[in-house]
Amino acid sequence: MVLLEVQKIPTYSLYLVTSHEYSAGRNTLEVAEAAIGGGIDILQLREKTLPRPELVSLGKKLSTLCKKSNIVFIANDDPELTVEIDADGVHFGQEDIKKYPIEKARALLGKDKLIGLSTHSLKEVEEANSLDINYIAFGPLFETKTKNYFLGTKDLNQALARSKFPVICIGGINLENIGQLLKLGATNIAVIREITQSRDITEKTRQLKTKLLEYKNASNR
Ligand code: TZP
Ligand code: MG
Repeated sequence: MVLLEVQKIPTYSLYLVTSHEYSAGRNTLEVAEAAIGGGIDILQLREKTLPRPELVSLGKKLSTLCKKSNIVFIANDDPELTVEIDADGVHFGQEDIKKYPIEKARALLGKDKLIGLSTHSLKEVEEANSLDINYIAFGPLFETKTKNYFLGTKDLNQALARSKFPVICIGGINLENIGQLLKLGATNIAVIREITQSRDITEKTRQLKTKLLEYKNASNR
């Protein structure tokens, strides 16, 4: 019997969260294709304003693309959508899990799908340790358009030390400040605008990935 290996979060992964609003007029499918060409490891479909039928249609296309490219594919917010488009997992915010408990999502998705959770403080990082999830995001670390506050980097080291799950750093990360996070021990980086707004998406993705790989090679992980 062949057991399928569950897609886990690869170390030193580059994680792209989509946003049509910040894609300089390009559609999310073409942004995703270009970013996959540049070496992203994980793609999250996060299109808050798309009507559901369009979200399902786009999600199915991205799902097929990610499978073909061996990219982990995550749907934002919605476990039912995750099943419908056959994504590898779902990403929740703190508010989402009040409405849709993790246990309910796990029961629907099964043990092989990934569940990610946004955290914004060390308290939330520690609370996440008791949940049936697979990774956390921690941020926003720097100033960002989609949130009206940011944490700075002072707690990052502790977040990395205290989380039993892989930590994805997020929020205002760009080619200039990614090195600061990697020096502090970050091993996974998520971005929206640094990739989606760049003129040459594939090249910018490659440059971000190169930074991650420099640290990966130095750490032998
Ligand atoms: N969660 C925390 S910060 C953020 C999300 C979805 C947005 C990150 O976007 P950007 O453009 O990389 O700052
Ligand atoms: Mg959410």
